[in-house]
Amino acid sequence: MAEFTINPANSQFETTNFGQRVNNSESLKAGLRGPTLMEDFMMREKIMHFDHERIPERVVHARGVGAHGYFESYGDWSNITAAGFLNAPGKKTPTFTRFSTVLGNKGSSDTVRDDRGFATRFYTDEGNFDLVGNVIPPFFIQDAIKFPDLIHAGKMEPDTDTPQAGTAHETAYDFFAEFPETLHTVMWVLSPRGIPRSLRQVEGFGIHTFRLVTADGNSVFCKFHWKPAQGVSNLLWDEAQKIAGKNSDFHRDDLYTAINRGDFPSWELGVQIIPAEDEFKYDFDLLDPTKLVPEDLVPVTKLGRMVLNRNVDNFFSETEQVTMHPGHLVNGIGITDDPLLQGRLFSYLDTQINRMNSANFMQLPINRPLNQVTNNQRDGFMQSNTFKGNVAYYPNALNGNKPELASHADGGYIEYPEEVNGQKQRGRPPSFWDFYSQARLYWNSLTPAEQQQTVDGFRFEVGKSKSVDVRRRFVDRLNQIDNSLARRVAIGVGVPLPEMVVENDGKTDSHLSIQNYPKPDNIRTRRVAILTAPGTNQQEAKSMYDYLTAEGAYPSYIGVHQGDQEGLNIDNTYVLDSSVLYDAIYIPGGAGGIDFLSESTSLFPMDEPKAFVMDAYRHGKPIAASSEGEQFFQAAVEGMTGVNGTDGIILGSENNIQESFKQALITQRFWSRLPIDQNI
Ligand code: HDD
Repeated sequence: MAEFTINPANSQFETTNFGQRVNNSESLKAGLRGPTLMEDFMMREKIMHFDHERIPERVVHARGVGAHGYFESYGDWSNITAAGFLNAPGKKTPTFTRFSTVLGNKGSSDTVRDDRGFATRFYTDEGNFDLVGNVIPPFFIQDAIKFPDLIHAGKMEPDTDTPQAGTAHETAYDFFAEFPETLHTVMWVLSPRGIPRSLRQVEGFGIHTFRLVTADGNSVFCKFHWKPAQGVSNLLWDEAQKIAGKNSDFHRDDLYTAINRGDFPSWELGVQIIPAEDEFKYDFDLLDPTKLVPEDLVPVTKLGRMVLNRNVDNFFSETEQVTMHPGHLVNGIGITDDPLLQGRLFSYLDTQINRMNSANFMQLPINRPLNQVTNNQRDGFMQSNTFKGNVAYYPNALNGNKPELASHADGGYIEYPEEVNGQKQRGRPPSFWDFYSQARLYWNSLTPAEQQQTVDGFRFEVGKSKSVDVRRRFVDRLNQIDNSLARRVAIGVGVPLPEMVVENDGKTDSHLSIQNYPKPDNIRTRRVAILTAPGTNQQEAKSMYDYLTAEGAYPSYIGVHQGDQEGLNIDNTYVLDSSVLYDAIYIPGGAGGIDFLSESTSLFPMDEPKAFVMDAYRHGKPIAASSEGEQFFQAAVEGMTGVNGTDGIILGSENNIQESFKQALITQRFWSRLPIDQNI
């Protein structure tokens, strides 16, 4: 993007858009107190441009955050694909990735409960390949023609334009109850997967079954996966809701900060490879996007690694104007007859022409491929190329038939010669009609604590429906998945407890739980609040701060006021910050501090330091306390009910807690502390 980049700091004088240097702080008037003159070209141009600054936000996935990076292939994968970016070990390809929530408007909060987009553009030598996926492996619907219905039901209700983001409202659950193919994905969104702790700690999925095609035309089916080196982690709903108020940019800040501090997040790109002869081997249809291929059945082969190492310079130019499209394919990667994918191929170009207001949006720096674009497409709004000569057609003798048509040998796109035969009809094959098995597989694969989070999620979301009928119909659908799940939700949302109608087959997959997901071996980027006050033992506070910093974590002193507090430089206070914004807390000793914190003061809301500890405790976060800090911890949590035990609570003297605190930070959350109401 270099040649289009402007650094205002290096530009001495302000000019109009046609280059005239100007002084445009005041408008041109007839007399200093007189009317403004129409002839003031500076004012007209400046205000006109401002009036046109906005473009339509994306109709879905409006809120996002993007970052540049690179992809590095682990090997030569030409045995399965002709894709050039995968054909040599160590081969690097620039990328741009945009994460997004789905339903909320551009100004909504990051931590809403929702699926999330994980869209990556690979700027390969052979053109752009966009992998436009989500953080949840199945999708809600089987056929693209239902997408407008899904989104109308899930987004704000049209009469009131509420709620702003998320599915916790009547129309969503009315639709889900009426259209049960949605249930598998709804289960995922309502589980901890729907409220990630960080966009660096999510998996990504291409969802559809794609094709990989070799240079000599052999093909296998594949599912794309992104596996995060940072592990997978989620928020609790109570945290997510509070964060939405405390810092609605929580996920964006987290990504920007990690990249700015050099803690570059990375993901391995993997594929589940399914040989052509296995197309009909499974008890689900590979063309049905509401199903995943369990990794216990088909393991993921890691092809390479993506590192996000550069934040955008300008949100609008890059993140807002990037036009991802599942139809941006490169040689060696092909599509299948998945009816959701087929419809997507139409939608993206169409919506982008609407958003960008011109057919030439692929000429923008963030969109154009690295290789030369040569074709006979011409003109249109905002054409920025100057084409020489009089020929814009093919075949042509005048230009010697340039640009030429590329054969496979010239790197031309290889269409897989799939046989197609059938009667024209609307409908879906019988192999698409099972809506419950994989929802059950997912439910069964969650740990008891994750199941509880999911039940709590349903109680909240379904409970937001004013219509008892919607609540009852939805619980009846859950009952098709698992009776205990349905009963636990039913009791919360005030509808009759359903009798069992299907036996749970007990099938599981070992790759679906977050709690059991492999953890990184370090605590880089973990945010730790060190609670201080006048009288805090400085030496203990500093020692932990230095230890955590050396381990790559992000500690912060929380103090009573900003600035110098008895030698500690305080950035964050009990007014500015809350426990929900941190992964863990540490309470150093110091008698004065404890006395002070137990008194009320107008410098922070009543009992805020105690609330810090109570929230961290009931949210299952690691808590360390030393010396008198231990007494403060005990005083804060005394009398709390429902929270179980002391897992992840590290008490002791200054030095012997540091290593245990590190181990607790690696675990990240102690689910055993959270209550479970299994037997209903
Ligand atoms: Fe979509 C944007 C992901 C089905 C229509 N979609 C969009 C984005 C992501 C996805 C990540 C944002 C891209 C970015 O960051 O710029 N969409 C998916 C996935 C789907 C899916 C993983 C199912 C597997 N989408 C889907 C269907 C349709 C659309 C079935 C329409 C029939 N999606 C769109 C869109 C958007 C879009 C309206 C809005 C803005 C845009 O395309 O550029 O065309």
